[in-house]
Amino acid sequence: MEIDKSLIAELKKAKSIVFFTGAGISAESSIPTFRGKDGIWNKLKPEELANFDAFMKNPEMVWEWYNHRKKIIQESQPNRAHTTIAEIQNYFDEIIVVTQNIDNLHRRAGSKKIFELHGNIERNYCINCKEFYIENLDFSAGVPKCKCGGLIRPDVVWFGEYLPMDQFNGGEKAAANCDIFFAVGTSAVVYPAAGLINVAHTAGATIVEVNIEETALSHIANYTYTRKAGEILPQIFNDYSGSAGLN
Ligand code: BJW
Ligand code: ZN
Repeated sequence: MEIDKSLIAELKKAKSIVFFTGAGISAESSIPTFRGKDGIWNKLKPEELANFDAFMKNPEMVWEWYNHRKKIIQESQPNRAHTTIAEIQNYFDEIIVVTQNIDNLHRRAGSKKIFELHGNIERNYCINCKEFYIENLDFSAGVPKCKCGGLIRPDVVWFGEYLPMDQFNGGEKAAANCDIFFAVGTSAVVYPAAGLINVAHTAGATIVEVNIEETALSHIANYTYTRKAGEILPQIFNDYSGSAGLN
């Protein structure tokens, strides 16, 4: 696929770039997405499992879902989309990742400035006293409990819960101040995260969408690349570095 020359020209002038990422960026690392044509949670609605009531009703089932996903994530590696974003940190004043993903793959790829809007699967906390548990939990006696007796849950954001304020505020500030805003592998339907695209758009950033299908945000994107993130991001930044005399 041909990369627009005008985008390369904009990249040459850009100082601050935000990568707003969703489950699709990790699809090529064999981590299933929630929605979209290849989303394996299509039958298992995230709205039904990713909420506090479901956890209180059936913590075993919710933990089974997270432990299953944790195993997939632990066995996966960052792909060319994650590594490209990490590699270009040397080329620009500011590369900021604002991710909805809980899989930690941006950090593992080497990205430094990351805002995690929906938590991180490597952390857990007690629903009662809020004590954090980072180490592998012991499920031999059922759902793990805190010293205080409270149930331990994954440190992720479920429907109806507030996003971590420092992470959301950081992401919002980055969106409002960037020159180019890439939205990569997100269906852009879950709020308030998806609202950051509008924040960037209203502030005058160039919006670049990378997705294998059209989404709720395609109509406001200045550039839309309907391709896999692991193919198109390396191509964009190869063109950029070639034309900037880097490489
Ligand atoms: C590729 C690809 C490849 C594939 N390359 N692309 C109406 C209006 C506004 C808001 C609401 C509303 N009704 C309800 C709400 C609130 C609700 C919400 O937004 N609901 C919508 C579904 C309507 N939001 C909330 O509840 C949020 N909290 C909140 O609002 O707090 C305020 C409040 C407090 C108290 C009371 C009431 C309000 C919290 C949202 C939390 C979302 N949590 C989850 C689970 C996290 C933990 C976990 O992972 O288990 O976050 S849900 C799930 O969706 C997960 C994701 O981060 C999130 C977004 O999904 P994402 O990343 O976009 O993935 P997909 O699968 O949807 O899309 C993948 C895309 O990739 C597809 O487009 C593919 O085509 C593409 N793709 N392969 C490029 N190789
Ligand atoms: Zn506790």
